[in-house]
Amino acid sequence: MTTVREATLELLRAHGMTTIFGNPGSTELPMLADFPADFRYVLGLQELVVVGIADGYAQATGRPAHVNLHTAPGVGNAVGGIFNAQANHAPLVITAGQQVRAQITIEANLTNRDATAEPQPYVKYSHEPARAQDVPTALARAIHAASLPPRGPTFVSIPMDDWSQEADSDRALQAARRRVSGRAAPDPSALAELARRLADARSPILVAGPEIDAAGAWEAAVELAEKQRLPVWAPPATGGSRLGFPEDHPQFVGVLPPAIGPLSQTLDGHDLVLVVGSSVFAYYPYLPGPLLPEGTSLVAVTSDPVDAARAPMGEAIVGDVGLALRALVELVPEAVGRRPPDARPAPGSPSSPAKVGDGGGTRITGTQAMAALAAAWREDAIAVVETPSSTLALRNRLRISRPGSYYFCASGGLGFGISAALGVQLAQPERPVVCVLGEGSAQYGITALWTAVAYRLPVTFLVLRNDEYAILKWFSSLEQVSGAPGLDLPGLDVAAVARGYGMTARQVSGADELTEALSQEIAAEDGPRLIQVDVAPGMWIE
Ligand SMILES: Cc1ncc(C[n+]2csc(CCOP(=O)(O)OP(=O)(O)O)c2C)c(N)n1
Repeated sequence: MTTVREATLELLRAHGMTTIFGNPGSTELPMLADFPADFRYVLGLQELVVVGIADGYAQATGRPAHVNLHTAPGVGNAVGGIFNAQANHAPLVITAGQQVRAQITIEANLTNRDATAEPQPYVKYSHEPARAQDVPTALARAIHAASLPPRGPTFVSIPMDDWSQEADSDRALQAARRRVSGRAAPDPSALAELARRLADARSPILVAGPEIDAAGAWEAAVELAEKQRLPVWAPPATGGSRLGFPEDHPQFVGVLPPAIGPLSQTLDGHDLVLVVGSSVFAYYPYLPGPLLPEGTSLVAVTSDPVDAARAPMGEAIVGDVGLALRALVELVPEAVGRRPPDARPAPGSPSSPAKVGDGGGTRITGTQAMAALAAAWREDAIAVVETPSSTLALRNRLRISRPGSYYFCASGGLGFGISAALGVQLAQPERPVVCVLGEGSAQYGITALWTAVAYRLPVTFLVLRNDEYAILKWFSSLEQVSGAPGLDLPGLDVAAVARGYGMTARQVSGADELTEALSQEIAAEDGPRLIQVDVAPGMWIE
């Protein structure tokens, strides 16, 4: 007899999903019993962290990742991470345990009373199979739904007594055999029309979004920009989960501001804005203004029909952005008459240390810290970023030149950084991963430091400690809020916490010491380590 569990393991093998990211409970043990030797279990100590690790792994492999959570309380803890994964378009297949079927109606302890509602509205498919025999079929659907554009998390709740039941062999076999491909080409006539508009435009620009990286289409984006001599912008950093264009390219001009008014002002003077692989736009905060300047039209190409329908302005063409860019490169002429944009100036020498407090002490600025990181950077390194007040300085200083080298949480939800860095490192063991964190952000996923140590993942963590929620103070002044409590974080020592989890950690001071420490640690290959540096509070952009 083939059990539901055996049939499900076969299904997962057929999809190459032999890594399970999880945190176990009693309701998951029947699934995990006699854990097969060809599977790997990656343990996270809290569910937000489990989802974050899988998010990084799914994005960096480009393949669906399996997350296994404990019933109601485990899924509840994970919801913030599921929200993040949806924004990041990470294809996660999330399973969770459930009471035995005979005890669901009487609501025995740990029954998930409304299991399919719990992760909503952040999953594309949410199901608890009507029969144990339907588990493999439901999971197959969850895998395909997660993998089809727009990619994102799906959820299946599985009663714990289902695993030992006899499988429906025919259904299980068909489920394991199915393949669904979702790379759809955009309408060729819409692309031909767009190519004509691009060629005829007076001063068009390209906004290159994260989906270009996920589609492996940097080269086509660069070819299009060069052939058409387009200035290239990154979408606002708020939604820039990945980079769609080399930021050291002479035609890359910068990161669009995130608020409506300033963004529209930045587009002024351009008659056509081509947005590829980004939502339009991840606005925040609210600084009102027209959505587009007078005389500017906007066309977005995205594989996400929801983003296409949701945009408040412009036209949209739905389809794979890699196929779209390739087609456009073929369709457009060389723009000989157009002058390419002026190259961005190289970053200047960073500001000197800033005064902090009344005692006459100084600390390096976030800009100096990012310049130190840039000085120690390796061409093949990957940045995972959760450092709110220094994100723009990091983008300006690193100027990343290789695809698949930058991950940031598109939703704005914290708790992604440490965890996602582990997932990215598991997916890309040959590349150094550097996770840059604010000391406040680090707390949301802090238990992931244990996983980094337990699995010897050689991530370098850089913690910028400024004793406050700096970005929230910046928001306070923008929103004209004064006297808000809860914005100071005196005395948080992430290096000491890391040591508690068994990680090598050190405190450094000054830009030179930081550069030296980073150069040593980024090159090291033996397990994780953490560097903490004190920086002056503020917003760092240059
Ligand atoms: C889950 C979650 N909770 C709270 C917030 C609100 N929030 C946004 S930024 C921030 C402060 C982060 O502090 P820190 O990492 O020290 O960065 P800094 O602003 O000082 O650079 C907070 C609390 C959030 N974005 N997500």
